[in-house]
This record gives sequence, C-alpha cells and structure tokens, in this order.
Amino acid sequence: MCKIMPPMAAGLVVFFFAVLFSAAAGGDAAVVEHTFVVNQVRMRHLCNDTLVTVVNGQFPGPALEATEGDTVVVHLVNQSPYGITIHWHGVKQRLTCWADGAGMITQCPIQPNTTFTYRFDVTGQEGTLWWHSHVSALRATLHGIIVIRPRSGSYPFPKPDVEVPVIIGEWWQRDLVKVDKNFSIGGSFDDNPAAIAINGKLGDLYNCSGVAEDNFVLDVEPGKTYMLRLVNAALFSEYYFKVAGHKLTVVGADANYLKPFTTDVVAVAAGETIDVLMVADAPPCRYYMAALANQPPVPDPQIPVFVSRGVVQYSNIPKDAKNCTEKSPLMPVMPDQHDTITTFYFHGNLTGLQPGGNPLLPQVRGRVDEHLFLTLGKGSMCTNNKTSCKRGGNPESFEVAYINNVSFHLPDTTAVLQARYYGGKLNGGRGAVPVQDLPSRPPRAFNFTDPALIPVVPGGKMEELEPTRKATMTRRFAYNATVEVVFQSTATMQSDSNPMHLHGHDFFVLAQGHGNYDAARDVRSYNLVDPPMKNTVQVPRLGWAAIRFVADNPGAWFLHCHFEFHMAMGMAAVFEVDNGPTLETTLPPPPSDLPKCTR
Ligand SMILES: *[C@@H]1O[C@H](CO)[C@@H](O)[C@H](O)[C@H]1NC(C)=O
Ligand SMILES: *[C@@H]1O[C@H](CO)[C@@H](O)[C@H](O)[C@H]1NC(C)=O
Ligand SMILES: *[C@@H]1O[C@H](CO)[C@@H](O)[C@H](O)[C@H]1NC(C)=O
Ligand SMILES: *[C@@H]1O[C@H](CO)[C@@H](O)[C@H](O)[C@H]1NC(C)=O
Ligand SMILES: *[C@@H]1O[C@H](CO)[C@@H](O)[C@H](O)[C@H]1NC(C)=O
Ligand SMILES: *[C@@H]1O[C@H](CO)[C@@H](O)[C@H](O)[C@H]1NC(C)=O
Ligand SMILES: *[C@@H]1O[C@H](CO)[C@@H](O)[C@H](O)[C@H]1NC(C)=O
Ligand SMILES: *[C@@H]1O[C@H](CO)[C@@H](O)[C@H](O)[C@H]1NC(C)=O
Ligand SMILES: *[C@@H]1O[C@H](CO)[C@@H](O)[C@H](O)[C@H]1NC(C)=O
Ligand SMILES: *[C@@H]1O[C@H](CO)[C@@H](O)[C@H](O)[C@H]1NC(C)=O
Ligand SMILES: [Cu+2]
Repeated sequence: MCKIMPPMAAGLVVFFFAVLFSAAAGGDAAVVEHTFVVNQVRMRHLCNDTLVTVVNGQFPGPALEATEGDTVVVHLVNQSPYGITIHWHGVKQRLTCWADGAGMITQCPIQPNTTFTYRFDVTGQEGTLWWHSHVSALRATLHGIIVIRPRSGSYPFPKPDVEVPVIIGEWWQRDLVKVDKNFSIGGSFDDNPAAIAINGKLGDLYNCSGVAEDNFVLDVEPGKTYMLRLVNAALFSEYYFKVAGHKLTVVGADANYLKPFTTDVVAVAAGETIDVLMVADAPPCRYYMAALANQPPVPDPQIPVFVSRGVVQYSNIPKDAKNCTEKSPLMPVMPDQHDTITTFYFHGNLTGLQPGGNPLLPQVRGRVDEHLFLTLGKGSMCTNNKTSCKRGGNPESFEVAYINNVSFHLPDTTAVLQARYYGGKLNGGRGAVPVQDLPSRPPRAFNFTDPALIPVVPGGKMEELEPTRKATMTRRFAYNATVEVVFQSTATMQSDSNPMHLHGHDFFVLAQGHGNYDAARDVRSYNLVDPPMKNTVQVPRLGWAAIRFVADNPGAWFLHCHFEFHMAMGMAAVFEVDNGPTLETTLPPPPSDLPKCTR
C-alpha cells in the first residue's frame, strides 16, 4: 500500500522530514511519511555545550501532523550509539502492536547504524498526542508532538485561528543512560534536570553569565483564538500552566474531546496532553506564560523548584505604552509548588464529549469481567541478591517501585510480544521470557495512605513493609473483556501522585478520591454518564482513581507510571490481550524488518 523508501546510506543526514502527501480536509486518507534520523549533537545552554541525542537535530523533535484515518510511516535511522525505540504515545495501534515501540515489550531496540520503519494508522482519534523514545531516559530529548486533525475539518467548538504546540520538557546536562541506571538501583539525589523548557526554550529565568536564555514567544493578534496543544514531556513532574491576564478553555485531553470548561490554571501530568483555547482579549501588551513543577511536601525528598516561562506578545502594542515595552511582562500568580489540590480538582472537572456517542461506553456501563486493584508504591531489595539485609535507608538495600508489591523486571533477551508470538522458539529456545501473573490485588492490606510510612528511617513504620521482589509481571485478558482497574497511590517511602499510562487502549476515568479506596462507598461516585476518555490517568497523591476499558486490541501493552524514575524503578506491568475469533480481531505477523534481539 505505501511505498518503502530506499535504505539510507549510513552517514547520510536528513535534516528535515518530508510529508509526501498532505491530506486535505474531507479528502481521502493519505500516507504521512517521515524520516527520523537519531543522532547526537551538541546544544549550548546555561554556558554548557551538552551532547544530546535528538531526532533530525531538533529539540523538541519534528512534529508529526496527520488527519484522522491517515497512515503514518516513519523510517527511523539510528545514527546514535544507543539502541532506540520510538513509542507513539496514545496512538491506539489497533492490530499494529508491533509498531508500538515499547522497548523489550513489543520489540527489541533498533541497534546503532540500523533502520526500522514504523507503520500504523491514526484512526478513531483526534487531537494532540506525542512520540518519544521508550528505552532508558533518552526520551528527555527524543520526543515531539503528534497532531491528528479531524477529517471533516470541523471541531466540536469554534475553529481556532491558530494552533500552537506547547511542549513542556526538561533540559538535562547529565548522561541520561547513566541517570536511568541510577534510577534502576534506587536513584541518586544528584540526578535532576538543569532547567525546564517550553518548546525547547529555557526562558529568561535561566541565564548564562547573566545573559538570559531565549523565551518561547507567541505572537498574537487581538481577538483571535489560539489553540494551545500542551504536552508534558518531562521525566519528573506534573506541571501547572498559566498565562497572565488570560483564561483558558479546556477542550481536549489525550486526543479525546472534553466538555469545555474555563479555568485560569491547567494541570498537565507527566505523559498527558491537554488542549486549551485562549482568546487574545487582554489589553495589548506582553504577558508571561509559565510552567511550574509541583511536588509533594516534606517528608518526601525534595527536588529543586522548576519554573520556565515564555511570552505572549500582542501585535498592536501602542508605541507609548511604556508599561508594556519597558517593563517586564506581567507574570501569572502560580499555585504553590506543594499544592496538590489544584490538580485534583482540575482532573476531577474533566468530562467527556463524544459527538455521536462512544460505542464503548454502553459496554463499560454493563458487566465488568475483570476487577483489578493495583497499589502503586515503593519498597526495597537487598544488594548483591541477598535475601535479608538492613533496610530503612541502609545501603545494604536499594529502593524499587512496584505495582502490588512486585517490581517490574524488563526482559533481558526478547521482547514480551515476540516471546509470546513465537512461543519461546526464538534464539534456539533461549527466546522465552519467564513471566508471572500480575495479582489482582496487593498481597497484604495495610493503611495505604498513612503518612507515617513516608520517612525512610531505621526502625520507621515502613521498614517492615519494605521487602519486595522483581519479576516480569503480565496479566492476560480475553478478547473483548471489560476491565476495571482501581489504582491506589500509597505513602510507601514517598507520597507521589502517579500518572499511569496504558498503551494500545484509551480508558474511561470514572472517579478519583483521596485516602484509601473503599468499593462499598466509592463505586457510587463513578461517572458512567460522561466520563473522560484518556490514555494517562493522574492517580492523586495519597488517593486513588478508577478506570474501565474494553480489551479489544490484541497484543502486549505496557502499563506504567509516566514518571521516568518510577518506571525505571519498576512501577510497571504488561497487559496481554488475546486474539479475537476472526481475522479482523487477530494480530497480524510482525513486519519483516522488526529488529533482531541480539542478546
Ligand atoms: C555540562 O554538560 C556535561 C554533559 O554534556 C556534564 O558532564 C557537565 O556536568 C555539565 N556542566 C554543568 C555545569 O551542568
Ligand atoms: C556506526 O557508523 C559510524 C560511521 O560509519 C561508525 O563511526 C560507528 O562506529 C558505527 N557505530 C557502531 C555502533 O557500529
Ligand atoms: C549516579 O549516581 C552516582 C552515585 O550516587 C552519582 O555520583 C552520579 O552523579 C549519578 N549520575 C550520573 C549521571 O552518573
Ligand atoms: C545566572 O545569573 C546569576 C545571577 O547573576 C548567576 O549567579 C548565575 O551563575 C548565572 N547562571 C549561569 C549559568 O551563568
Ligand atoms: C498599560 O498601559 C495602558 C495605557 O495606560 C493600559 O491600557 C494597559 O492596560 C496597561 N497594561 C498593563 C498590562 O498594565
Ligand atoms: C471542579 O473544580 C472546582 C474548583 O475549581 C472544585 O470546587 C470542584 O470540586 C471540582 N469538581 C470535581 C468533580 O472535582
Ligand atoms: C543476581 O542474580 C541474577 C539472577 O540469578 C544474576 O543474573 C545476577 O548476576 C546476580 N547478581 C549479583 C550481583 O550477584
Ligand atoms: C511484599 O512481599 C514481600 C515478599 O516478597 C513481603 O515480605 C512483604 O511483606 C510484602 N509487602 C507488602 C507491602 O505487601
Ligand atoms: C490511615 O491513616 C490515616 C492517617 O494517619 C488515618 O487518618 C486513617 O484513619 C487511617 N485509616 C485506617 C483505616 O486506619
Ligand atoms: C463484546 O462484548 C459485548 C458484551 O459485553 C457484546 O455486546 C459485544 O458484541 C462484544 N463485541 C465483540 C466484537 O465481540
Ligand atoms: Cu509513579
């Protein structure tokens, strides 16, 4: 169906992508074809030349723009020294699990100096998504936006005049592969980003020897409507986003429409996307937009306060408006960095808008086939494979993160999906991946949200709950099963929120709450009328969130926290969905150029 480009000569650098056919609104589905060359370049910020791994020399990487129903073809040419995969975050990948790009889950990494072509359709979803690498922490610089526009050309809200990506990312001046290694053995307090960036610009709160870093500048014309497509691409934090002097109308999240609501502050969790409309209706001037990282208060370990800002600049500032041209722009009043209530309410206010109705909603309202209750927390393991050791912060043990008290072990030799597809016959029988069943509930009940569990101190209340094990946990679902998952954030050694992301499926977010989930009480609060559909749910700090989805996409789908450190520490599992009864519900064989597993 789609033409394959000739193999790239090694060393050939393609600086920009080519959109071969651009789909006209209302036209036929097209093929959107790009070449992504991954290599290392030096970029200068904060007086430092930093070697970063990027696509086509850009940070953030190129935008992938398509119309609903298009086929996307991306030739990935890996000229970096690392094995790379690219995940198309939020793309449903119906019957194309092989193209999901989850390292060691759906494929082995694309080795240095080799290429692989990702092919998938963007069908049945409209809005903002993003792509990022899915091996180690390299996604800090290997990411970009995906925009899927409606085929009809019309939105369920007045058409914005201008669409603007707003990608919140981190600028790291550390070796990200080592950072990832550090996380997997408990983390290091040194490992923080150097700055925050909006669309790759650090902004004027950062400087090199007193010379401010560039701001992202959005030039606006009075009266026009701007759709800001917010992406949180950071490894670490959730962000609050505001624009001084302007209201924001939330209209979409995770490439699903929402019932519009107006607010002055948006919370965007790690991995999440939020679409907002901003009308340029303020007095003509210059206004800051700002992104602030939130974090739980002490006794949680603290990271530095991170803020980045850009500028909204009106085209018609009067020449004599000295307050606008000579003074610094108006800065929005940001929530406190320890405020975790504003995000709770923000996410609680999201309701779904499905023009024509969502066919899966009647199904999730009915019978639920599988109930899972998953605790998200931290524990510890002994160094050197010992089975007993001192804990409570003693160096004989290191911290890991878990789901239901099992820390996820990424397979070493073969991807989960390949092992399943070939039944362990790969590599002369060495391709089998030993997996264990993810339990439906935690092995042990305790007061999950008791803040006395947070401090990691010898003899603390937590010490006795700490021991944890590692395994490759998967959970199998029959085709078309209706699944409910209640995620419970815990206070074990920390009290983070947990942005949980599921590949290959969108889910309905039915409810959230503070404290320990109690089915007898909390099922009554489920929104089965107009729940928002998402691929990432912000599980509140010291609270819970309930989701339901239909397991209608055969394959092996990663489920993980989108805080990179939690994922590297093991807060992950795999949902395996069986084939259905027909050819149209069966996962086709892998593409012939799927990377070989070398180890
Ligand atoms: C500059 O970046 C390099 C990595 O490219 C890092 O080793 C060094 O620590 C950085 N310096 C500062 C001041 O962050
Ligand atoms: C990839 O190719 C380049 C250029 O030919 C070479 O310098 C580099 O060593 C190769 N890398 C690997 C890992 O083979
Ligand atoms: C990793 O952890 C070690 C030990 O805590 C620390 O010295 C180092 O700076 C950390 N980061 C990197 C990128 O190596
Ligand atoms: C930024 O400016 C402050 C104050 O002038 C200075 O202390 C700091 O070193 C500067 N940062 C860099 C990276 O030069
Ligand atoms: C700047 O001054 C002009 C003229 O007095 C006024 O209309 C405008 O609102 C002021 N803008 C701000 C941001 O204070
Ligand atoms: C919606 O937000 C408002 C405050 O902004 C809050 O009072 C209300 O409880 C929120 N609704 C939900 C369901 O969280
Ligand atoms: C721990 O055990 C695993 C599996 O048995 C083994 O591969 C690894 O080398 C051991 N590590 C140490 C430090 O002994
Ligand atoms: C987790 O499992 C370990 C055994 O692997 C056990 O010792 C520990 O008590 C369990 N902790 C919790 C919180 O379930
Ligand atoms: C759990 O801990 C919290 C905080 O200490 C407390 O308010 C709550 O009553 C406890 N719940 C139970 C069931 O013990
Ligand atoms: C899926 O299950 C629902 C009932 O839960 C049923 O109505 C529907 O027909 C099934 N769909 C398929 C494709 O099997
Ligand atoms: Cu988490």
